[in-house]
Amino acid sequence: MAFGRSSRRTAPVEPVTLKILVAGGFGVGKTTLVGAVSEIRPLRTEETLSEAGRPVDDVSGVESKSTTTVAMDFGRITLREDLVLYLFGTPGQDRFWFLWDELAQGALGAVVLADTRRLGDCFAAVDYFERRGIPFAVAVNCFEGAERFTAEAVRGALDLDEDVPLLMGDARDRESVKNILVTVVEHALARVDHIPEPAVT
Ligand SMILES: Nc1nc2c(ncn2[C@@H]2O[C@H](COP(=O)(O)OP(=O)(O)O)[C@@H](O)[C@H]2O)c(=O)[nH]1
Ligand SMILES: [Mg+2]
Repeated sequence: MAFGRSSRRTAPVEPVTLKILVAGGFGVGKTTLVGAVSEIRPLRTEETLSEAGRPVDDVSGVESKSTTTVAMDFGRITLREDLVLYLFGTPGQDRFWFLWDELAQGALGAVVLADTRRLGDCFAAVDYFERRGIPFAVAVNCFEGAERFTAEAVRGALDLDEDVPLLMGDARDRESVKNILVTVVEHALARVDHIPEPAVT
């Protein structure tokens, strides 16, 4: 599909699309977060049960079941007319870690959701992004009834680098989630020091 120069000038702006991962422990609010902002219905994928998964996925009594639903959150949000984010929720179960490297490909950055009642559940995600040099922000999903900690206390408990943004939020609230996403995008873009210069003609 080739467009001439003149038609390109009048065409609407093609938005930049960025890929953001949403990680954190099981039940921390990843699906809720993606659902709160997504303009498209969250997707679910079917994974075929592998031999390796057999001892874990107890299929006794349902031997004919060869697939299991891995809830893979996928959503899209238009932050600005020219900026669209694709959100990919990482699987919370440890045994789906092998999917993370696939998911992380081409990701600009990540949100690590944390629950202060089970802060340890997000250590693995923090470690993962630190090790791979993927920019991330930590968002504490403030569940009712959870003891409130200061941002500094959470930062200390997670041993976060100073430059890692840490914010309090609510995965159910669209504006709160947008704020989290904008923070991640800004943080990640500020760290991109190898944006190719446009070719000089
Ligand atoms: N009170 C409260 N409940 C939440 C919040 N976020 C998620 N939940 C609930 O916590 C449960 C787990 O959330 P979910 O998004 O499925 O977690 P996931 O496993 O990380 O995808 C669901 O029942 C949500 O309705 C929140 O900010 N506050
Ligand atoms: Mg989920």
